[in-house]
Amino acid sequence: MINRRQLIGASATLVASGAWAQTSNTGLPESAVKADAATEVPPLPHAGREYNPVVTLNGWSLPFRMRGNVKEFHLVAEPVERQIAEDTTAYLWGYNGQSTGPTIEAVEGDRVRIFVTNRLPEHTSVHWHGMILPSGMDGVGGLSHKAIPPGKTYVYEFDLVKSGTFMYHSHADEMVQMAMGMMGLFIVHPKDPTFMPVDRDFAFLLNSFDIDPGSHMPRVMEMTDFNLWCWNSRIFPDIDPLVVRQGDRVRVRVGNLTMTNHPIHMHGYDFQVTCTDGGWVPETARWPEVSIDIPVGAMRAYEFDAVHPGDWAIHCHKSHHTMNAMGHDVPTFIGADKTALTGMIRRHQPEYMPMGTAGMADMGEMAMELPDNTTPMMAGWGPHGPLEMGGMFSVVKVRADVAPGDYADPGWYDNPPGTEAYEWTGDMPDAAQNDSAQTILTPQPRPASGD
Ligand SMILES: [Cu+2]
Repeated sequence: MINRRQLIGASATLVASGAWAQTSNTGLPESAVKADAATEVPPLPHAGREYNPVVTLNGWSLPFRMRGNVKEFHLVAEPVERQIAEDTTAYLWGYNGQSTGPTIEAVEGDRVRIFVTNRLPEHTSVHWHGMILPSGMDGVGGLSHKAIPPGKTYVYEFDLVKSGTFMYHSHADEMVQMAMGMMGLFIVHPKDPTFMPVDRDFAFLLNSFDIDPGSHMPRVMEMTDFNLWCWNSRIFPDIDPLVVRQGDRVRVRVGNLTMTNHPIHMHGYDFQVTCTDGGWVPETARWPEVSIDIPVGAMRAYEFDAVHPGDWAIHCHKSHHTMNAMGHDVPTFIGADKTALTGMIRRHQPEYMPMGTAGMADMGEMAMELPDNTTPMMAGWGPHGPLEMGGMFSVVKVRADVAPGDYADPGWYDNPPGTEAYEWTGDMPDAAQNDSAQTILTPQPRPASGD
């Protein structure tokens, strides 16, 4: 049913976009549209105050225009087709051709005017999460203002009174519209460009869908048992890497619009939370971490100096969230001898493969037959074999030879000689007998205690 309504919505979109083009002299800004899920590094701002744009993983930043002193944006709420992975397309609701929607970027002190056109088959509204603004601009349908009917354009206008890491999302028929993907990032850069500067500033939203293998439409009534754990409506192995030049100061901004918490863990570094959706964290209030729990409906930004070259995993630490679509009611067969049973089944179904008697790693290597439009549960190949990951997983690639502003995938890291785990053959190689290895093995004397 909903499919049919979506198709009607999509064909209405084509008509409407032609109409907008002819009426652009009425003052409505062009509504930029993006057709694919590639990471688009935004250009430096062409007008208004200076800022260093964020890089939205598998996303983009919404263009703006200046009208007097006001920064104008045009969001279009509409049905979209999103490539969640190369082999998985979802029929979602989003903004300007994509879910998640484009990142809105502006500067503290800016006045923004955001036109929101509704091309959905039902009413909608947009809430500006974390913003300090007039009550009537807060975007709660029915509370702040009348929800935007299908076919209508509403205008939100307010001053950005503080910088920080924010998001926007639907706040009308919210359960359905959030489950369908109606969300995006809203970054407000500091007015003072010397405040907390970084060289690379990454941003993504944690979101989740329940889409049956072989189908395209999320089940909007699901509360807990989601099967696609996404960053910006994208899953591993098709989430882009975070490419970093060695020595850069790096910020990673993460917002959670799923219905559970996600401990985001980054390998190879310790770091500090410097910003939440409430504002910047004072230096005296920060502490070191290697995993940050991102609560539901919250944002965290953390920073580090990228001094350690390598390929460093970054992922949610809930192990089911680094898997793609899978059943959870599968019994455990580890240690079970299924030889006799396999023989019996193969008499009727010769291609039957017994699975899971030694673990599930074979899932990452075997080419199992999957329904169309389905990404394997465990996927991705690294330089040394299968990664056996999915969902909320990517790689931070820190390299000395990356140019400033270059985010192209540099390929896999070559571990320098003597720095890669190796097979024990009974002889210690010379490298492991050197002084530094001995120092690590020698227990340090306890400091004398005072009592
Ligand atoms: Cu998670």
